Amino acid sequence: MNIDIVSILPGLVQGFFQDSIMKRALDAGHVTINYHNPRDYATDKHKQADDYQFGGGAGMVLKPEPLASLLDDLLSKKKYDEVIYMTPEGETLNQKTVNRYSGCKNIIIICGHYKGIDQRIRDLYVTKEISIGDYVLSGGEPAAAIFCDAVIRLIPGVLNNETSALTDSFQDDLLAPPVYTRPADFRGHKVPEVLLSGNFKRIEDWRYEKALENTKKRRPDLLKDNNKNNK
Ligand code: 6GU
Repeated sequence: MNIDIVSILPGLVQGFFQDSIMKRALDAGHVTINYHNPRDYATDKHKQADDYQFGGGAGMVLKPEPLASLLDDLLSKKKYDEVIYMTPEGETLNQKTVNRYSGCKNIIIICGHYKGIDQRIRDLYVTKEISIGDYVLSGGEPAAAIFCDAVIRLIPGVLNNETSALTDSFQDDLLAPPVYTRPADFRGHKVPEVLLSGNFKRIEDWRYEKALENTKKRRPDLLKDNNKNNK
């Protein structure tokens, strides 16, 4: 997969990919990420990428011309599956949509900062608007990093053991069951006996029951339209 990130503050996204699974995914070539700064496409001598909003109001807005030149440049070189704009007004991300995006070949992700981007760029270029939840961040960069992490870890080969993505929370509209490691007895609190039994069928059944119990208790909304788990 190739991801082109459009941001005036690329450092806010880059740091996210310098460790652990994301770093390995990049090093192994499962994904390439390129950063593009609208400031580099500004033609005035101050390289101004943002401006005051018409009609008044606090906060700067990313100007349309540098963004449009940048996007024209990218779109002329490759065919993109989606041009995504990160915004709290977008569709809220969930595991289902993340699964879908993990099959994309080329995507552009536009991060707004301050008050966002000029509406005409949204009208003319953006094909999907994505939010990561009902709260407001100072910019789209951390949201873009989170979106990329969720998508990249699902690309085949990124996780060592692919079953570990299949048993994630939400993958079956269920939260994950509890997990334990050594010691088997921690200050008198024992690991459930079934996990030490070596009986994989019993372990699977126990995990499913715990996942269902967890979900019923904490997120009953996830079970509402899922017949599979309604028992
Ligand atoms: Cl995608 N951007 C910003 N600025 N705030 C958000 C968000 C995105 N998703 C939730 N809050």
